[in-house]
Amino acid sequence: MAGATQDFDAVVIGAGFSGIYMLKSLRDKLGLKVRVYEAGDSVGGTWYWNRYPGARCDSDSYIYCYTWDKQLLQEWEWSERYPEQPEILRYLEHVAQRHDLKRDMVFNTRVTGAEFDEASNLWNVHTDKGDTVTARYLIAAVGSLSETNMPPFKGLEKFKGKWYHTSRFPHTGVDFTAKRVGVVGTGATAVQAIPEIAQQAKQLVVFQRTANYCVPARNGKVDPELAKARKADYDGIVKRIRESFFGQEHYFIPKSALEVSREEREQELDKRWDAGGFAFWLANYQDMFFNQKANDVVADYLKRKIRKTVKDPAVAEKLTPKGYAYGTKRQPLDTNYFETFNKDNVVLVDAKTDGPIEEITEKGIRAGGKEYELDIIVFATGFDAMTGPLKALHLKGRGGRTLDEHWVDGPHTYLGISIAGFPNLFTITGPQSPSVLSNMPVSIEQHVDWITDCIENMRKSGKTTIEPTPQAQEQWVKHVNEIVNMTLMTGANSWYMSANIPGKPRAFLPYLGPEGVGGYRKKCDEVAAKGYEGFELA
Ligand code: NA7
Repeated sequence: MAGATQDFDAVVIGAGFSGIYMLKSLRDKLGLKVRVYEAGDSVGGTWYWNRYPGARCDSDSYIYCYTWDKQLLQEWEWSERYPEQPEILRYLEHVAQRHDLKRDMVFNTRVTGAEFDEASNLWNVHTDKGDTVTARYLIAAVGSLSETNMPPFKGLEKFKGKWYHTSRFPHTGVDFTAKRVGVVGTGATAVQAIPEIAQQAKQLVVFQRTANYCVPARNGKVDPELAKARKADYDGIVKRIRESFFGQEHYFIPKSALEVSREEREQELDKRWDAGGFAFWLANYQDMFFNQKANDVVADYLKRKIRKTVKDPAVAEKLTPKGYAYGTKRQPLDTNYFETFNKDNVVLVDAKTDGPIEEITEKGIRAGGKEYELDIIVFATGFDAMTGPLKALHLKGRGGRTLDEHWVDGPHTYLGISIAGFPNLFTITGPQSPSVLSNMPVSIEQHVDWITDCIENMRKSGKTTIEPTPQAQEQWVKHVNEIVNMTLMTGANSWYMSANIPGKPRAFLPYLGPEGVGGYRKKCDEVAAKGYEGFELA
């Protein structure tokens, strides 16, 4: 259909960290006509939706921000070591204002479907407002953890109290004062929310399915001298995090946990425990993710901490993780999480020992044959991670085929940024890219820069479409799986393994490359340098 009208060069879906920068980059660097659609009423993405008590980023604030606005890196002062949800939202609002981005964003509008028109080589994009627009490029900036997992608990409709999911928390907040509150789940979100809710509620009942290894966050004010030194060294920091394994300034101990004396090991672990944050997870002994025995000694350290902190030995036992290797589920960072279970108003109901949740009743939750009466239930039950937000777009690629059809046994992507059969579609921090196993802004910026260069290159060389070949894609999928199969990650029922959602095909969702974020960046750059090796350009 030569000469078909094209409304936009690119449609970007989502106005979180990735959508904001994608718009900035395509519009202000390449001069493209771009439209961003966002379901929320403003920018923010994850930080717009997740407003539960205690919501905070687990990466240090000095690296949880954009690095493309060098002046802003110098100007912006984060108030604490880890940025709190309202502060990150303020930051993203500020960026959007500062770069005049909102004029190309349409809020309160959800993309409900999009199909690639093989005659015009354009995407037709539909919204819940009934609009359809066309664009050459479609960019999913939908986030990895944006599709809520609300398990279909029997009887929920009968509950007479109020209930909320943490990722759809009311903007006005929730007053828990004098209330009997139930929290379902003990993942990273619940670990942040539980101590906060316990301070307000009359009674808090925590429903745990799997106990979690937690490490103290040790949040607080950053020493002004350190903050100053970091600002002076931002070029160095940016280079280091881009070349690092996890997009953080954390490096493995280049030794086996088993080759050192117990004394040396305890000292190293103490250092990381005392420092707080992701160091314990991401800067531990290098064989911790590969060797069960090495993992066991590190896990044992954390189990001892739980037993020391939790006063009631029976409760401590329930809170002690079992049956999976440390670090193979997302590391929650806590502030008084285990201490909270020493409070008189907090009760732990453990699925394995007390019995699982059977149903929601008019008055509360029945678990293990006992009814717990509640005024409010908070579901901290997580997300249909990574593939969920993309499937929810109802995309149709070549031949009208959907992602559900392509991804019967889990995701198939090339580099986590593109999908065979879906020309000119780019997925920022998509499945099988480092994404959730990295400090997100680092991976987001890498993808946005790569996509921008790719589109610029296509325009210069007069190409209309780009899509990965099925062969290159299958090689990538094989590589992703080969690497993860060498680790202990596959043994856990984690959301990384798609195991949190019944019926979701068991597959590892992110990419854990042999050299992490730095190696992955090199690979993507090589692909581009070789004329987009593995892609077909027409
Ligand atoms: P997570 O980490 O997926 O945690 C969800 C929690 O909810 C976890 O404890 C689950 O137990 C529990 N859960 C899920 N479904 C059920 C059902 N059906 N019954 C009982 N309990 C259930 O989500 P979060 O929001 O905490 O964190 C997600 C990410 O956001 C986090 O990793 C950061 O990257 C930011 P399970 O462990 O699956 O047995």
